[in-house]
Amino acid sequence: MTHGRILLNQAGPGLGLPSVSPFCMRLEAFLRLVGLDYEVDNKPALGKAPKGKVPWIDDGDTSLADTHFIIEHLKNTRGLTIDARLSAAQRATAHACTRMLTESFYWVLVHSRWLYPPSWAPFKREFVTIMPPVVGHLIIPLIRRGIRKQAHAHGMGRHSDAEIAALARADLEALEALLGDREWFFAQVDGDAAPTSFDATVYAFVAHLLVPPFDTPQRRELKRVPKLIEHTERMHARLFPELPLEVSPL
Ligand SMILES: N[C@@H](CCC(=O)N[C@@H](CS)C(=O)NCC(=O)O)C(=O)O
Repeated sequence: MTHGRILLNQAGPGLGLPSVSPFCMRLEAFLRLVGLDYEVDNKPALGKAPKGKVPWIDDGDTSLADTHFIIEHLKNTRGLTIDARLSAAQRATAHACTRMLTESFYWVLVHSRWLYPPSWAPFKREFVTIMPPVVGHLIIPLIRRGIRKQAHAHGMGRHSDAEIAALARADLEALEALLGDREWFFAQVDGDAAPTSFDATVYAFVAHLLVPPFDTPQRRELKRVPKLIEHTERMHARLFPELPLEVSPL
């Protein structure tokens, strides 16, 4: 196995964000936060994806999928110390909240764009621009049907709009409480105040609720968490200064 140039295979920009996928944004935010050089393919052939999903990376002669495994691989092979100062309890909290975002809150985002009826037309208009020309229009309804089935199998798709907003609210309030008055999650008042990989993860998922201009019940819940919004804006300004954030009123 050789390591070398990192190629990030991902879904490209859209919806006002560097990637239309929160998982891709999680990984790119991590790469930028730790300062690793990488190249990007915004239109990779999904047939080459090791697990049929984005993102995945090519690292030398190795292809690796899934943000959890990719981030662990990069930490181990590049000797990254970004999370080294976290205590065992902070690590456990970051781990649990990461799972909350990737395994549950993700489906709140899916619902916001693919399944909440008022979002569908504006989302489709945007999504078609990252699809192959002509066939994109034909494929999108099929993708939507597949996503509806996945959301049902996950369970999120069985909730009412109000229940989904209530789940989002609970997740957002938990993150706001964890952040407190600090600039970054787990920053010490008198010590090292740099963001850790958990900041990159929270940023990616919250930005995907905040920035796409869909007026959903779950997006309105963001009014309750102003400090989390400021954290998202801080992370964005630090990591993607070339793409100024445009946030429509909540
Ligand atoms: N557990 C994966 C999840 C990645 C994921 O769900 N990616 C979505 C885009 S946001 C995808 O590729 N979906 C295509 C599909 O499910 O067919 C990770 O952490 O990377």
